[in-house]
Amino acid sequence: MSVVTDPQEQYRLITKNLQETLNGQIIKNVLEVEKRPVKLYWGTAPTGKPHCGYFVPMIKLAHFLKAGCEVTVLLADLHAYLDNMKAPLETVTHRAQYYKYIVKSILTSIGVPIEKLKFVVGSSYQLTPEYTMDIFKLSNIVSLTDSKRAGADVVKQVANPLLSGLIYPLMQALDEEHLGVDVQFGGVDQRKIFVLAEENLPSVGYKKRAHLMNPMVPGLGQGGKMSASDPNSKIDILETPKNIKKKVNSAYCAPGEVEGNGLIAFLQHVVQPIQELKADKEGVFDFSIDRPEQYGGPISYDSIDKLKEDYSSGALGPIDLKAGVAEKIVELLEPIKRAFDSDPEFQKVEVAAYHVEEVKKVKKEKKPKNKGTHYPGAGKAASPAPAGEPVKEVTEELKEVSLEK
Ligand code: STL
Repeated sequence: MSVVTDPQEQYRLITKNLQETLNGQIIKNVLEVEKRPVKLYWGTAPTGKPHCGYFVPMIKLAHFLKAGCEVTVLLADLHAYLDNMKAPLETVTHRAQYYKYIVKSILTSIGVPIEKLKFVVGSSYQLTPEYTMDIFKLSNIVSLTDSKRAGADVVKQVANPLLSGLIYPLMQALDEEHLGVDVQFGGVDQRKIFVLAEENLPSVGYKKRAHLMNPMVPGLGQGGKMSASDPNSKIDILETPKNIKKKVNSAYCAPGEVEGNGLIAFLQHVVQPIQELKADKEGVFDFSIDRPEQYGGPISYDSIDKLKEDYSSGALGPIDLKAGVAEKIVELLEPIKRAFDSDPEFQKVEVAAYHVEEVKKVKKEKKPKNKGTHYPGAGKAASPAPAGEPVKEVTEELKEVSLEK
């Protein structure tokens, strides 16, 4: 991957394919006047399991690195916890490490050098006295209504909203200062938090940052939705080829409808940009479908617009589109699956992050009855947990896993 050094070319690459840029002048000033690398971060809250949608921000990280930016990935563990405890405290550290493996292996799989990419775990600085004091300062400036509104598109909306949902946006704003960046990047769903940061950081003596927003790309579910409740609407990064084909086959894909079509969106927002990055050339596109002879034989496209046109007119139907896209996804995920299969540490982190409940259950079934503290051999019993604290059940399997690096 060749690095771009011309400031105008850098700016063009930094903002390529974005839906919106706020305060782009801040970026131009760093490039043209200060003449130094742009410092930028992307935050992700390690809640669920990363899926194919992760390729979309990864492509932008590739653009930023190619433009010579200093890129930081924030593994926002406390945010995952503050968002209605989507990740329980016991697993959030492991999930953050799993996300780090996924980000690294996706970027490596698309040929992006990651030596310069920095990873920061949120709790490593968000529990310091300075950061805590900043939360209190900001809480004296931002109203309840403004913080609630800022989080509306990001924090899970529930019937009885928790105080944590109001702290979440304040901390995301403060992360810009504490990570020492010029720019924050995210999906356009982050817009309200980005605006909250721009409007309020100056009131606590910090500078206003630029904000870069990716479009929301439709998924594979009904109406292009990706929902946690529909496992078929998301393809896990480590999904097997068999499951990939099954999920793509069940994808919502109305004949003739290009708008909101998750499969066409994937070709446009993932497959084409990756091919451009790999070829180091704009506008390249190469997509072939191994269509059976009786339905017209193999087809290939060198332009996404032509593919859209054909899908619109019916010259390309859902069955053939699905077959071609499934094949492409299998091809994209293959090197990542290989990295996972050949790295025991990666595998251990996956277990600790997502299979702890299962491991616990198995152990529980095997556990002998509690015979009380006075039977012979009871001396080794662990001391009880302090009141109000859940008893931590560290299983044998997990003790063997060395996760701290
Ligand atoms: C999600 C889903 C998603 C992005 C985020 C969270 C972002 C979290 C975040 C947290 C702290 C930051 C920046 C971003 O400073 O797509 O659940």
